[in-house]
Amino acid sequence: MHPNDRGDGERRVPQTDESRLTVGEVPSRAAGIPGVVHALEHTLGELGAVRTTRTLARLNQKHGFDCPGCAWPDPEHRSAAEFCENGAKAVAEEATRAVAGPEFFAAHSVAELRTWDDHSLGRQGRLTHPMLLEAGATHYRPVTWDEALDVVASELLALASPDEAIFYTSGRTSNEAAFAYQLLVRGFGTNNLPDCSNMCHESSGSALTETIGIGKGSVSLADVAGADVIVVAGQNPGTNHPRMLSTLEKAARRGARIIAVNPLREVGLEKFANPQEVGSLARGGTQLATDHLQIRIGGDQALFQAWGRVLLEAEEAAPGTVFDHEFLASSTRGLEPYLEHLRALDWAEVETATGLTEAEIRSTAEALIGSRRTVFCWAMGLTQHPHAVATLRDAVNVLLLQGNIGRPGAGVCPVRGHSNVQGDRTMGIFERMPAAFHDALDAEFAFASPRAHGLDTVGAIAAMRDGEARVFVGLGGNFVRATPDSAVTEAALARMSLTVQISTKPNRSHVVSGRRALILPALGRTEEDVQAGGPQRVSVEDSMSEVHASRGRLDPASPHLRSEMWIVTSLAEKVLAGRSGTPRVDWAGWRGDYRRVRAAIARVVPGFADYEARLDVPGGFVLPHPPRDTRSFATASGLAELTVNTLTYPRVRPGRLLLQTIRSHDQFNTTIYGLDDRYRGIRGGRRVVFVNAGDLAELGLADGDRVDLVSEWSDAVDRRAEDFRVVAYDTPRGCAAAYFPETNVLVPLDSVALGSRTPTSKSIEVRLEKRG
Ligand SMILES: Nc1nc2c(c(=O)[nH]1)N[C@H]1C(S)=C(S)[C@@H](COP(=O)(O)OP(=O)(O)OC[C@H]3O[C@@H](n4cnc5c(=O)[nH]c(N)nc54)[C@H](O)[C@@H]3O)O[C@H]1N2
Ligand SMILES: Nc1nc2c(c(=O)[nH]1)N[C@H]1C(S)=C(S)[C@@H](COP(=O)(O)OP(=O)(O)OC[C@H]3O[C@@H](n4cnc5c(=O)[nH]c(N)nc54)[C@H](O)[C@@H]3O)O[C@H]1N2
Ligand SMILES: [Mo]
Repeated sequence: MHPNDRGDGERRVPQTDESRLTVGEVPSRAAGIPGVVHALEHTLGELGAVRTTRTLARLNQKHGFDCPGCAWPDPEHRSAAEFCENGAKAVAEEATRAVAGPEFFAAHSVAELRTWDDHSLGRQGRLTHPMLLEAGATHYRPVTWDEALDVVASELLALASPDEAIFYTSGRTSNEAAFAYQLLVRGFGTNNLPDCSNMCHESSGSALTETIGIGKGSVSLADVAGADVIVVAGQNPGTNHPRMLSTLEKAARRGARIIAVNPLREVGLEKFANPQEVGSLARGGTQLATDHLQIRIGGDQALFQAWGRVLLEAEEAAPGTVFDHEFLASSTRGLEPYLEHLRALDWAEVETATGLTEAEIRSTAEALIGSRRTVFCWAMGLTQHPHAVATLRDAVNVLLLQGNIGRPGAGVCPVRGHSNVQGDRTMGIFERMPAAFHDALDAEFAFASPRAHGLDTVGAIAAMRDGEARVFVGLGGNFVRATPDSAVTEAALARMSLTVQISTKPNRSHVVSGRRALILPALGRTEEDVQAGGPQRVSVEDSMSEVHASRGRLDPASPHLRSEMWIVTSLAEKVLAGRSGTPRVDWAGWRGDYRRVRAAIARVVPGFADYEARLDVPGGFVLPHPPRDTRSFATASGLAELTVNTLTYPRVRPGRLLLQTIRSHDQFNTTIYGLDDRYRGIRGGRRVVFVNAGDLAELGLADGDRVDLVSEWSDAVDRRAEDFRVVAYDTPRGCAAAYFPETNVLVPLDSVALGSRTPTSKSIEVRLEKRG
């Protein structure tokens, strides 16, 4: 049976039938046997038994491939099944036998596919051929690689300025392809390199670079497992980083206090039954979070300032017992003004901002005071707010007071999303790389890279909207769907003369396109990559700066697929050939043997000396991190910066709610695996909005009502997400939640975080309009 068939010979419906949506109990614990059974069911369905065993056996193993799921690192001692339910889904999604080849695109016009939802598009299977949508054509048609690359090159070379091109990257791209890509882009003459990170951890990068001199986390897995206190704020690891639960479990068993800071009671943070451990289930699982601070959306900055204040009071009551004076004196700056700011803190305001009581805040602060080893972990719940950067600077302040950085069991842990998003940034995927990177690039490749900053994601959308850009290239990802203000973004893309998507699966960015559009189908991580020089491996960097090799073993989904390295280097040859002032590179040599690009990376990027040899070491190697390694800080002052940040929190008008947009348990960003969110009791649909029962009563609404979500923003544009089912849910008053990408239409393009320009996907003021 064709994997796309449902058994009755019908292809899956292109629009999900939400009438079968049910709302049930929230389970009491995460993972466990149900998780693994669920995972195997999912992969078996997509791959068949033999392919399932062959694939999962290689996942995260020393000679296997890196999980295309999240960026949580692999433990040193790996079990035979070093993957989680959602990692298995990510693999199945890629290794599926279903295909969306030329027949699929011949059977469905682009106009028709535009009416399909994300789930239906992705379910069609792997892309198989390069496909071209000609100007005015109704359908994509297959083309040769040569023809496809000629189209890209001719459109790029026809631009009035290289800055009229946008080169987006999503975070699955390998280090090798990312490095080659940024060199192609800079060789072409622009720094227009927006990436998914702009929508993700950019706020973390901004806050950490300013305060500790490097935009990456400072901890290892051992640090997290060995901490006394672990704060997990704005993160749902049970769904998005399930392997993190094993690390938290280790810490919990040692008696660590785990403080969850989250408007929702995320099941994965409460209780965990380790699927890799016999007996764990029988014992009913391990209690993870010891404390749950059910904070109001956007209240975290107030919480962190209040924690700082309690630390200060305790230090003043017993001088020399709380602060790390030696560290503060030798390695930091700005202590006094920060303490002055804390002294003026208004507890009433803190309680309003957080929705927590002073007693709750004091009790958790006591845990910090008693700890010599504290780790702060966070993800999108802290980064996607207007005041995200200030919030994270205040998190760093609290850690610095007690010297909790560059010490075993302590540090900052921004938990990254895409499996190589951190590596892509290390490789130069950034619209404003530091001068030192450009200097090294110019020296290695004998050219002058452009220095003017390029466009980030939001800037790129605005440029396209305003007619200032004409060609869009996406190396992975689903730009149209992942970005804010869907209506604006779709209209912006439609103005392009060419949009190019380097992809593995069909998605909305293929059908909301420019005048001409290309789909360039790429090999995924699970697949064998054979070039002129033989089978190739690539490398990736996880959330803890560990770089390791990844080698796919499966037969490619189609003989016409090309690796991202192949595509990028071939395009570079066509675009840069014969132009003067371009980088001196043997692109064909790089394409044939990836060791050659790694040799160049080793000369350009600090920390990669001996790259090839160190990739041979099982588990790879760890990149330098000055605060972690030597407690040194590459800020302007050479010291870690304590900062004073005006207390900010969302103020929502009466009758409105603050909406956060989140992931269900059955999706990877814009890829929808299935329609259930088991951990929140939702089955068979996605158009739900979670609201506090008290708010519902006040708004004259009831559980089960159907509503439109309407965004309230100063520009008076009607931003509306239609027909959601109201679910009464345990979330603080005034706060609501719904899934993205369905709600991206509500996020105004201009609503971005101060200092990082990250769209405020967790802070959207909405009203609920009851449907007639
Ligand atoms: N299976 C799976 N894994 C993934 C992904 C996926 O889609 N599916 N995506 C990957 C990517 S790219 C990323 S970036 C990560 C995302 O990982 P997460 O950040 O865990 O993902 P979200 O679903 O956005 O969850 C945000 C969490 O923050 C909480 N939150 C929202 N607002 C606030 C707030 O104001 N304060 C606090 N304290 N908490 C708040 C929400 O209730 C929720 O628990 O996961 C990665 N891993
Ligand atoms: N409202 C709201 N919006 C958000 C967020 C939110 O929390 N709320 N989160 C934001 C975050 S954190 C992120 S990271 C972005 C994600 O933004 P993106 O990274 O752009 O989106 P993805 O959905 O991860 O991209 C999925 C597509 O990538 C392609 N793909 C998958 N694997 C590969 C591969 O190996 N190679 C290639 N070439 N292509 C591949 C497939 O064709 C698939 O359709 O979304 C952001 N948008
Ligand atoms: Mo992300």
